[in-house]
Amino acid sequence: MATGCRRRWVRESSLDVSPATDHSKQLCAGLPTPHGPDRRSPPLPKAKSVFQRRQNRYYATVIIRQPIRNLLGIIMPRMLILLCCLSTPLFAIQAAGGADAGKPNVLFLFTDDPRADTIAALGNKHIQTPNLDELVRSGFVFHNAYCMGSTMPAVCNPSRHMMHSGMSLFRYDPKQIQGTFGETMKRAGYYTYHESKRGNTPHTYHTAYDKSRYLNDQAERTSGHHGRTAAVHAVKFLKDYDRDQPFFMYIGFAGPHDPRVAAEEWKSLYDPAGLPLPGNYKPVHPFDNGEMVIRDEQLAPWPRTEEVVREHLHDYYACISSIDHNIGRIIAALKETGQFENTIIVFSSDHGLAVGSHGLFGKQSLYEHSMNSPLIFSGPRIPHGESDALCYLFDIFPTVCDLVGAPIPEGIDGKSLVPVIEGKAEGVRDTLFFAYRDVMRAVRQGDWKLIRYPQVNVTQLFNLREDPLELNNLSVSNPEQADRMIELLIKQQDAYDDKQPLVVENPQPAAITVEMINKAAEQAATKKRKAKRRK
Ligand SMILES: [Ca+2]
Repeated sequence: MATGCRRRWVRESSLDVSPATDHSKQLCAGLPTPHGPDRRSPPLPKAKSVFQRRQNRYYATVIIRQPIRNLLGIIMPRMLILLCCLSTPLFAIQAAGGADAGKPNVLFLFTDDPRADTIAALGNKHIQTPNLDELVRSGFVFHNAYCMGSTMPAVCNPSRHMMHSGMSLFRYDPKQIQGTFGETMKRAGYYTYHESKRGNTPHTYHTAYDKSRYLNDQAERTSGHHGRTAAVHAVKFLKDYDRDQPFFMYIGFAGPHDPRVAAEEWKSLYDPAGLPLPGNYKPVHPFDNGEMVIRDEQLAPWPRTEEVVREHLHDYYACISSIDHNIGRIIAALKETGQFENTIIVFSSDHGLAVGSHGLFGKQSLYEHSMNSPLIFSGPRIPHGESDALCYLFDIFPTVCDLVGAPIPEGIDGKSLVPVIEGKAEGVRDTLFFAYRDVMRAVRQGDWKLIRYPQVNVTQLFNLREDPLELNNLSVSNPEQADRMIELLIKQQDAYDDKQPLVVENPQPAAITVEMINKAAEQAATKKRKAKRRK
């Protein structure tokens, strides 16, 4: 599609999102937000960086260390024979320790659907996550880590494709399995372990793992104990591990994705009546965003009542506490087996969730609550800290490679965040681009974020520093900024091979009522029933 066509957006028909009511402002007070009030997006990083460090590593490895290694290659076998004879018990203990002293183990914990604001230590005083809190206190937190979006309603799927390939939304190729996360770690000398949810998961990316297993998603989510199965298996693996090579464990939990069934043990941690609603709670989304009745949105009736939202938050938080507990069991096993000090722990999620924000329940939107994920790195040589650097979840793969000295595959879109972690750069990119099917596009730079809905000819412009909850649409009152952001969005579409026009020939009416949504939901349900009968 020609760029000129995409430029023909119609500002004057932009819908204004209703301002916050006094009631919602009141509810907003004291609630955590994914962005602190003073956070600004960083400037572009300095050119110094991964390449220079790789070059330094090359000289250190090839020019200096190699002759020493050659010499040691002659002496060491003789020394080892002597040491074995003199000190067999000590040698045995060191071998069982597992890891090459030069490379840390990696434990990558990836959850299904948690918002960025579902960790207590990051400011949510209403949720209980003691083990994730400990990671926050010891590790390095990225507050602005995002899923780029999705080409289908199952956002989990493209998110995981991007994460495993290091490629962006319109560039990942499911048939191309060379140089994936697991394969790259295996080539770098790691014993690779995978267990993750089965549904919406790119199975081809897991074939490279030495040990690979899938969870029964439905059984896991209805067991009452989200995260338990993966934790039981991981603990056993860690206790039995006796290989003389470092390990890379990728654990993709099946929760807190719905159905969110939590045992009383987890539900009793919370009083639903005491849970505040999201600061951007609305009974109904103010216009048709093109995905109003997808399965996630049918989890609760319209209009969304305060009581229903609190019930869902209760289940959501209870399931997250269960996962947190099971993450604690895995970390305890690392400590018990003496591997904790030499293990990098990475925690993140595939995207966020609305759970009542903006009148929505799912992840099928480009608002902050649905695209922003938690992201923590903790472990050897990682300082305690935090950053507002703009990043994508597909940066995790090259970042882990960089942290352990594994080669980063050439040509991937992901960028190592190590310069940020080491305090050598404030960021690795100054703009973020988001997309959802053919119904939403968004761009973020600095304090500004613009969301465009081409099918209904609606534009939203938010100043995230002043309005982190995305309540006040400024697209009409600040046309200069909206024009600038549209231009930026077009450039980002070109940079990421997105052909979606920002204007369509005959846009649908944007206005929507509860009656219209209910009718559309009934039609969607009928269509689904008929499709099921045909199968
Ligand atoms: Ca998900």
